[in-house]
Amino acid sequence: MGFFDLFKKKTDSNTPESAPQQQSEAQESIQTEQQQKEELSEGLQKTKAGFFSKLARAVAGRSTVDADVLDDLEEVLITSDVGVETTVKIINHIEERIARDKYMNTSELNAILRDEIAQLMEESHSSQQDFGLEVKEGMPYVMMVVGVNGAGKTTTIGKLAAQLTKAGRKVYIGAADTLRAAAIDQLAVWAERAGATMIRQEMGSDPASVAFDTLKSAVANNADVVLIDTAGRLHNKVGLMNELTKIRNVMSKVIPDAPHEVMLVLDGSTGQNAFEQARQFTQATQVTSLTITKLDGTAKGGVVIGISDQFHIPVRYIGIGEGIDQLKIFNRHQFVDALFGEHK
Ligand SMILES: Nc1nc2c(ncn2[C@@H]2O[C@H](COP(=O)(O)OP(=O)(O)O)[C@@H](O)[C@H]2O)c(=O)[nH]1
Ligand SMILES: [Mg+2]
Repeated sequence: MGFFDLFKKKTDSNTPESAPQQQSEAQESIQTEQQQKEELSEGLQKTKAGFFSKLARAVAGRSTVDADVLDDLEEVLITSDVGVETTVKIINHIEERIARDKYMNTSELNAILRDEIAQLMEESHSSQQDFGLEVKEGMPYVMMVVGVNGAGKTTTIGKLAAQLTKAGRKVYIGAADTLRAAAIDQLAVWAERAGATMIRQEMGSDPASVAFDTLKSAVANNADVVLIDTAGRLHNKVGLMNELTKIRNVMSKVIPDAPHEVMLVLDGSTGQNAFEQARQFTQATQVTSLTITKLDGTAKGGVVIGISDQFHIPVRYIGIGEGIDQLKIFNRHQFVDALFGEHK
């Protein structure tokens, strides 16, 4: 079973499906998609506004895309936190196009940028197909969630658990961030709200031991998904690496191929800092997916473009608010549409 299948509602296969029912389900899903687009657009409003007002200023009073306009565009991309490497890539591509076509009108710039960004996102997500999410029947899918303190790990786990239980899945959560009692309590509130089971030990206990207990209990109770929260406050890279390795090893004693996914949560509003965190965590452990949070409160949403380009790790989810429904499966087409408007 693939990970995204987990979101499909469990249906009773004995119930014959009538045509009218199917139709209303189809209508429902169309509405949901429209609604999703609106919510995404709303969540990315600050990034969109910041980016386009800078872009408008960069081309004001100029008709052709020349070296000056490209310099300004470079600055717009960098100050939108797309990151230097990715910005250089985009600018180079546009220069190649100008060299080929001899001329580019500034009014075309929007459409061309949209193309370039869509293309970049396409490339960095092509690895998603071989993500290897097939798990053995009867064993829960285990996701370990990592990231610095305050990035949004606990909130993301809570939202995800809620969405999964709503889709009929049995979810177990491991409170392996044992450094602060408040962190365990915060997770407990989310778990209860989501209707998930949380496994905990007292504050200060060994995170690996909590992870072990959680997996044992999840297997014994036929859980579908296990989400493991971890602590982000570790003094150095070696400490981080050791801690995460220890948790991973102990999990694989219960389920040999666990964790099936290691999701790094990054706070999108920190811009360049998020790149640095991605660098450190990818060096400390094998990260297989990303969630970028707090995109609602920032004009720095360009990080999503740069990080997915530079780290070649698929962005799974984005957080666009504190609410339980404000964790969205990341869809690169919808993301580009939300920033640039829908493709004609
Ligand atoms: N606006 C907004 N706030 C978020 C989002 N995700 C998390 N937060 C907030 O960020 C803060 C830290 O989140 P938390 O889950 O405790 O981070 P952790 O330390 O990584 O577990 C909390 O106040 C959350 O409500 C998001 O997508 N949007
Ligand atoms: Mg936490």
